[in-house]
Amino acid sequence: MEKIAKKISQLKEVIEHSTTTLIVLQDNPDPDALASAAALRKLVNTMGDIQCSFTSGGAVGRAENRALVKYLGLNLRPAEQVEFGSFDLIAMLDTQPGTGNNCLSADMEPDIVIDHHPCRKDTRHCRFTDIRSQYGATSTILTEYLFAAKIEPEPQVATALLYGIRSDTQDLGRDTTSADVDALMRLYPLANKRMLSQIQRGLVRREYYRFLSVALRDARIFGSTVISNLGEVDNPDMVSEMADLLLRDEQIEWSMCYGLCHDKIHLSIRTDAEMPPASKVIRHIVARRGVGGGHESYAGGQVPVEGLSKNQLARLTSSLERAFLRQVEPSHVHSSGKKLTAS
Ligand SMILES: [Mn+2]
Repeated sequence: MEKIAKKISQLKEVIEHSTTTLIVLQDNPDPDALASAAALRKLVNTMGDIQCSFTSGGAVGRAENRALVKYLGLNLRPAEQVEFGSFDLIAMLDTQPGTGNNCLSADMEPDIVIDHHPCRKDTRHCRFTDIRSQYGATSTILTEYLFAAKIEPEPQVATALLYGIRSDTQDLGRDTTSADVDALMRLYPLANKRMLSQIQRGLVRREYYRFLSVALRDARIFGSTVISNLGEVDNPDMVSEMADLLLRDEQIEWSMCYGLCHDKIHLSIRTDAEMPPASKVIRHIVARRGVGGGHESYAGGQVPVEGLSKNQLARLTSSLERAFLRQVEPSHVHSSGKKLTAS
């Protein structure tokens, strides 16, 4: 507890004399990022008279995430409408400078970085950092801050944090520590359970079923690995959602889905194998071609494809698939796979 009390007084010092803070989230933010943003707003609003704004590159796609944004009343502004230099402070949550998955330009340094991804070189220079890569969620860190500062989160924030932890750890089933379990148990009595269920069963857009059908039709099996190319998608959240879904096949240990959105290939990989870590696998796949990162059992990456011809694009995706198979299913590198849904 001592360490966290020190962190809180450090944070107080950093925000002293500031009146505006811009909270930068990863592109296409997930529930963990959204909940952390609402919790940080709560924390700094209690510490001082600070106006918080929120931004991220890319839209919020997944139904659950859109429901959460609405419930939290987060006014998430598109990065292109934000004057980054006009804020006293910049905070970054659930992502870090230089990862390539957020909209803060490389020449700007955030003042505050709180995250549970492995610490990056550029993060070390920032004024306030709290990186706990062993934690299952950034929401767990923010939950600890709130309770240590003796702030009881209102039902909206408690519900969001609870959902953030549950979704990043898949109900405490992946990449979890006892800190995540403790945070979840403290939040549970404060959360709105009816709202939680509504968020989880968020309404989907009609196109959802079309993308689902494409993902299933393209899914190919290589041993205990599945790969699916979703083609063009209207939001990258679809890619991670399908990667989650395909991993549920009882015979599958690794899944990779990818899709094209705004001149980038978005990749998601998932695993329930012990080794190698998904974050390492994604970095091998995108090496020198794009950016990627993540955790032990889930990771994501992006590869820019602007200006590529159709043939070049096909060659690139096939090379990405082979790079993946080389690491997790080497005996199938030269196979074209077996259709998942072939009858
Ligand atoms: Mn997270």
